Amino acid sequence: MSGPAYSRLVGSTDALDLQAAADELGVHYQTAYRWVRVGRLDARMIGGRYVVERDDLAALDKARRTPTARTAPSAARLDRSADRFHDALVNGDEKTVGKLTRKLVDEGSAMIDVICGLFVPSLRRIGQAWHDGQLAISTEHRASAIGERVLGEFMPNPRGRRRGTAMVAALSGDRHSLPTTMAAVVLREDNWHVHHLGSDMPADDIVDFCAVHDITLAAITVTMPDTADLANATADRLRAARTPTLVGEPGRTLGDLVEQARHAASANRR
Ligand code: B12
Repeated sequence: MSGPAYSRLVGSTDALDLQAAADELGVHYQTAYRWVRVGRLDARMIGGRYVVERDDLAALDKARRTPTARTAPSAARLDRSADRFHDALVNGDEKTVGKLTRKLVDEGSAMIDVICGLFVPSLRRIGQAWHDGQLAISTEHRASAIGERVLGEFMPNPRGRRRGTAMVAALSGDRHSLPTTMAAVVLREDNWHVHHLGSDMPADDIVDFCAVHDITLAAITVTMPDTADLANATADRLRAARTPTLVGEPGRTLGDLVEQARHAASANRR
């Protein structure tokens, strides 16, 4: 196929050139090239260059995420651990919180599944119980401190090329740092280099930080609804400065975050 035909094909949404495919997989070009040569990644040679169909890319990505040596725990397995995890968090039993997390990770669970399956539901229950007057504020503080420490121990550091450099923060007035930690963990797990600024960050400082550190994705977490306007206004400032920016809110999932971040990264390359 000639040059223009190659351009037409890689210009379509269904196919990518090998460099773009490597970027999406979070690996170096040479690694993707080797996978093509050994037949692990399907690709066609068009106009002297490799072209990868999106479906083939997705199939390899899925296979890489599925551990072969061990089977990742099912949703039912996570559910069974949920009550024990919650009791441990409420009772300040940090050792058990750490052990349950370690066991699931060792069995092949991704951190995003452990957080969404154990940490998030438990923290929601704790928040509701505090709201209903059934749990002391000291118990909530202790649980969130344990959550921060345990997540800190499991900050992933995957191999391979980074998708880009992300900044994660919550704005002034929002002291909920735990959701920013969760966002930092799942973005790292998905091969982003992450600057985790935590909560209560002044808008001007976030904007300056992103400009100075060549940030390719800003993720702003909103837990207190009254910081949503400031978060959206800050996002507008960042986007005006050409930093792709995502704004989360209570109930938005970490899966949404990862998916939108990937989308922003591929839009960035176009
Ligand atoms: C722990 C906690 C605290 C701790 C936080 C400590 C810490 N290190 O983070 C402390 C004690 C400081 C605290 C303080 C307060 N809290 Co509080 N807190 C919580 C609790 C129990 C967990 C918070 C959490 O981690 N949520 C994360 C998960 C569980 O929930 P989520 O909101 O769905 O988050 C998801 C998204 O944010 C997503 N995400 C993250 N980033 C991004 C980015 C993008 C782009 C996307 C798409 C998604 C995404 O990931 C998360 C996980 O899925 C919640 C309960 C709850 N339901 O959240 C209350 C809760 C948030 N707190 C509440 C309140 C009222 C307060 C206080 C006002 C209490 C007071 N009177 O002092 C203060 C406010 C302080 C402030 N100005 O911020 C209320 C908020 C009610 C409301 N909607 O207004 C809640 C909901 C409790 C309740 N049921 O009433 N809190």
